[in-house]
Amino acid sequence: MNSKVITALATPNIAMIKYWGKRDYTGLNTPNNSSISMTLDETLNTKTTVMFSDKLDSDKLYINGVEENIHGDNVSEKSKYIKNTLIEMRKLSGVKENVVVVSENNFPSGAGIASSASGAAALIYALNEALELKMDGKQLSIMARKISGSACRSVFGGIVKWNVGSHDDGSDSFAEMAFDVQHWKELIDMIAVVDPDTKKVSSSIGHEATVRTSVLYKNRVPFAEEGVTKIEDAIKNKDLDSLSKVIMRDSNNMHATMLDTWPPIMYLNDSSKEIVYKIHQLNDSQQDKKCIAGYTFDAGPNAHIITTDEHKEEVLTALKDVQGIKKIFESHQGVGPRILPENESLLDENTLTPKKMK
Ligand code: 2P0
Repeated sequence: MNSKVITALATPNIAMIKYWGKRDYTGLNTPNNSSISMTLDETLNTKTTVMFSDKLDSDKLYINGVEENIHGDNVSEKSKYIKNTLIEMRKLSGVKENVVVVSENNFPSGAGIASSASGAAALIYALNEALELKMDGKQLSIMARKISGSACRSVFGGIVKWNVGSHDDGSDSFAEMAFDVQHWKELIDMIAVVDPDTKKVSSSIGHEATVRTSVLYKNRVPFAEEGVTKIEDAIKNKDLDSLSKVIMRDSNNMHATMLDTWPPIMYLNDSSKEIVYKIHQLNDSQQDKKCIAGYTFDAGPNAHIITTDEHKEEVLTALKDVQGIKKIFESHQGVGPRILPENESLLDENTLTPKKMK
């Protein structure tokens, strides 16, 4: 009987070359193209506590103090994937008891700040420890990918590359650390939150709709694949000018295929667009027009501006008059998930419910 209470912390990642479009929709989340991202530090994080117990009559999942339905036919796709993962990892371990999962984000969920990535990575990390599975990074990455594609990158710290892979079973589609945090530790992601609410079209629906209907999408796949190599070169050489340009072009390219989806998907709002113009103005005002910052947007309107410590103040000045910015988070690269001490548990062990219920 395994009744350890384990808490893990994981952080989101921001893709510099994006994952958009899958080749499998049955729960493997294998992508059409490779992608590369920066794992964020613990400024934004998800904490997840798990406990297996014979006192539970079914698996229970609480996210931000609210119980999620993971049983029956009418559950969301994400809940279904979480349930399948619980079943798969429990089977691998031989443990029979049900599990209670309590997960909390310290930032807005579902608003394009990759809460599903940090959430899935924290869950896999905690389960691996509680079930004593001793999975390596590759196995953890594949397991996280099955809950949410981009989560396979949050299993590692620093700059992380997700290789597209080609096997039907997804066994060669996993992430790896490309550069550790120390290589270019001055890199920073400034996250301008312009709308903390949940996005209007979920990523899962968007991935499928774009691949099915966008005529531009077929050009995106080779463009993104080339982009990954360019990002690797730019980071290797600490070339902020190239890095910024490639990041911005990739984000714009992905959002163009979203707009070209039928019916169209538009994640950017007026504040997002104003930020785009401000960053271009800032870059154009530099000597030789060398870029010192690059914007990128996930499936939401919030801007991620990649720059270095040296240029942080200039970026803040450029954003000063943008209407609609509610908050700016700043994050360096993070080192990836970790297990937290026992006293950080989110679970009330007497009631087997969250300490903080909504
Ligand atoms: C990314 N995004 O690479 C891209 C950029 C959003 C835009 O990965 O269906 O939540 O769970 O595999 O990972 C968001 O998609 O999609 C995403 P699922 P996910 O970060």
